[in-house]
Amino acid sequence: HLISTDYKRLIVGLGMTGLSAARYCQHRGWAFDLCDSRDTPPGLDAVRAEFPQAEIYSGELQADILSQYDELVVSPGIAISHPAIAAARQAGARIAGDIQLFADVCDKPLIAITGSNGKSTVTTLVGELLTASGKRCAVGGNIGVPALNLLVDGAETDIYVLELSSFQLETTENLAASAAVVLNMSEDHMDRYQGMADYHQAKHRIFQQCRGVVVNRDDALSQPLVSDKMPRLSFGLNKADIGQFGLERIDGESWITFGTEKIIAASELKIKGQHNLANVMAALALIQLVGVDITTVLPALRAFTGLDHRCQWLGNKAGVDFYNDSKGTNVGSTLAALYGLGPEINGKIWLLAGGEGKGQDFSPLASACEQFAAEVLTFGADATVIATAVAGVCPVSQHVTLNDAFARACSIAAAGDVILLSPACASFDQFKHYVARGEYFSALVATAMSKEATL
Ligand code: UMA
Ligand code: ADP
Repeated sequence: HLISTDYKRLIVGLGMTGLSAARYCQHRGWAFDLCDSRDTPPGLDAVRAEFPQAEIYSGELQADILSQYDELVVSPGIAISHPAIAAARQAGARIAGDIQLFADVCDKPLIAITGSNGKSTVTTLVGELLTASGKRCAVGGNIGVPALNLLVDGAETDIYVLELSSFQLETTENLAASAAVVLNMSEDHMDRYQGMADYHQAKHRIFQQCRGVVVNRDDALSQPLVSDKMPRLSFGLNKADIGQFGLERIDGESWITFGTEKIIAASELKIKGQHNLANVMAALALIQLVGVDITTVLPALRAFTGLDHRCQWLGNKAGVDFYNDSKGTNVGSTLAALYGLGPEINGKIWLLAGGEGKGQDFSPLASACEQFAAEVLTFGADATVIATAVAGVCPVSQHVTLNDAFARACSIAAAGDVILLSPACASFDQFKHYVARGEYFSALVATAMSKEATL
């Protein structure tokens, strides 16, 4: 069907993904039309100019229009449960996403990474380790480079590495990854899913027709339902058995091991926290599954400094450390920050949390806040929901803006304490995205640290 000239394809969504799909189809000489559910999609005039042969529909998706197509290439920001998309499926249309189009033609090994947290860190690290091993690798997907761009840009590639979101996986049928992992599972995107079972099902589509799996022993929800004969490596924060990655204390030091073999000491890594040890093990397991000798990549592992906005240390003033964890957009990631930093410091954590909560249950934060928080300072759309979830276990204050919350934290934090932005929420109520929120926070910190400002 892919080469039939009367095959009708509609690309749904004019964001990054939709545009990458349109350029890819154009590159292959395939006809397509375009649509977007917004009345005035961003950059519409430029899209018209770039794809003059395509019909472009904008405004609420219409079942009668979508049902005329053989295939819908649906962007991740649009729920496939939308009635017009459901109607097109009913009428016989193939519902595919950009990742499915990628999988349709991918003829090189593919490492596929999903999970609730750690995807971007592990994806980036896998890319750097593969490069260090001498492979030409191309990295993309949810991390911000649409997967189809990797096929169009023409660079010679030995192996692909894709970060995949649950939304992208919903529209993927047979990824056939060489190595796939669900890093961990905790609540997220509950505004798009009926509950954890629904979200779990979407994530586990990453294992469809895969040829190797990496499993997190500490998270039952990461375990794939695949044959016992499938090549498999596991990781966990406990002692490894033969053929597993694990963590062991040897001569007073914490070591990542493979079976009984010492691989690297935690102290040699620049990225900190238990969750990052899990991320490192996952990355090592993924590359080992595709045949890389991990001993060749240890210098690159030692050099990896992690990504901005993920528990990123910004500086210290008057004994107070500042951390930007703006990418902490769900409860699981904020727990990782609290458990990662809490035991390491002399004082307590002033936790700035808030934004758009996506329907999450915030109660799992209570126990960690009780142990490690001096105060939880909430802000933004779900300030009250979070404050209610931790009330009674530690002091709480509510604020309208991040700025207000930060000012209060600075006025009372003492030497040895940490001021941590780890919102457990999306940023869209007050910021363009998590990067804008992280940059705003970093600027507040820079001001507080610079001049005569006293803490
Ligand atoms: N939109 C409409 N109508 C449309 C099309 C889009 O209202 O017809 C809205 C969506 O609801 C959304 C926004 O426009 O608010 C963007 O949607 P999109 O599907 O066009 O998104 P892209 O620009 O293509 O970016 C997507 C991913 N975004 C989402 O899944 C929402 C990007 O991940 C990803 O980097 C990019 O594809 C390349 O693969 C971002 C993200 O927030 C970083 N991902 C979520 C996460 O990580 O938690 C899943
Ligand atoms: P993702 O791409 O899945 O959002 P990132 O690597 O960007 O993952 O990290 C997002 C947030 O999750 C950050 O706050 C980071 O500190 C935290 N995090 C990273 N790895 C893990 C992990 N393995 N478990 C829990 N939280 C994590």
